Amino acid sequence: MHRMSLEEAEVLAKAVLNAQGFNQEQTHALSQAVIAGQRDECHSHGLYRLLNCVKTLAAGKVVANAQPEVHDHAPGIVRVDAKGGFSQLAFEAGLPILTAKAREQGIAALAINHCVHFSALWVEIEAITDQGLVALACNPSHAWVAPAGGNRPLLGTNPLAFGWPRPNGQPPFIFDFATSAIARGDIELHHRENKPIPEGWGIDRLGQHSQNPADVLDGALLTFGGHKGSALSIMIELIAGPLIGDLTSAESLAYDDGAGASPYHGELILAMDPERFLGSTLEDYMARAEDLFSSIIAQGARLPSQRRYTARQRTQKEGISIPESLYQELSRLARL
Ligand code: NDP
Ligand code: PYC
Repeated sequence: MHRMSLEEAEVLAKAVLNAQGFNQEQTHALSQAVIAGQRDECHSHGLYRLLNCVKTLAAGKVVANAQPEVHDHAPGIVRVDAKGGFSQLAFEAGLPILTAKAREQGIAALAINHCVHFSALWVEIEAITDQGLVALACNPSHAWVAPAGGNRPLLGTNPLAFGWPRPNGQPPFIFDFATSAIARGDIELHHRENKPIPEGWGIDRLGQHSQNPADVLDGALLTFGGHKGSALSIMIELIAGPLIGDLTSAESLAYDDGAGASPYHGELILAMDPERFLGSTLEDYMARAEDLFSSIIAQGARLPSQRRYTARQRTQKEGISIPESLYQELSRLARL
């Protein structure tokens, strides 16, 4: 493993992105996302993702200097056209209007269109909960997942993320998961490290359960929770696809046309203002939410994101480590 500080990791990420041709703004937004992923030890969405950013650019499937366009679409809706760039800069551009609309009306939506997407959604959720708002985000990806009862890839790994702000400087309650049994990035990491995957993550081309990551990457992932994950995944295809005037996972994969680039589609993000919903009863009801969290922890369970927050505290002091082979690949791309 190769150890480095978070500052060194950021320098490396920016060097890769700059050397490959992303402009300053895109480089900044992209490096913040992958460094956050690495800092919180979400390895499938950390520095590893830079390889895919570079591949996507080389394939001509992302615009390296895209300038997002913000449209105040309706009282409760802001749209951002990412103009074929990665999603991060488009999110940054839409965030101030989204939060202002949510405060004014209690609830608002940000629809990002025409973006190339690879990030973990909790990064965006945290940007919203940091402002005292409740958040929900989801997006399609590429058609890599079989619907429950089916045996061919059709749905995306379609992440769903939710965030709830907490008082007294506590980190927010956030969950963020793929609606497939696991993110595809995790299966790719197993493949890179020649490790078998657990039973239940996917099937091969013939529809047989497989623990061989290569076979599942070539076949299909399964949804989590059978028909329930499948239904959530279909919902995400609909509300973050046709509803916002953008592509489904099947359409994104067709657009990819074998390039192996990051998915190209839209993203739907909702923000809700507890203060607008609750007025003078805000503190009382937020305290009840705290009671719920305490009761969960009292049973010995942990809240989602706790592992991330613990990793964050550690890596901020001790730095991060990535496989030496990944470090060498990134150094070559950075032309160090
Ligand atoms: P995981 O299955 O590893 O975990 C998902 C969530 O469950 C996290 O919030 C995690 O918290 C929580 N969790 C895990 N174990 C427990 C537990 N024992 N008790 C309570 N909570 C728990 O993630 P996935 O593989 O499904 O997804 C990983 C990432 O991939 C996500 O960030 C997602 O946004 C991203 N992704 C992005 C896609 C895209 O299109 N951009 C597509 C698919 C996935 P913790 O982190 O603290 O463990
Ligand atoms: O890991 O499934 C995944 C994924 C898709 C797009 C970004 N991450």
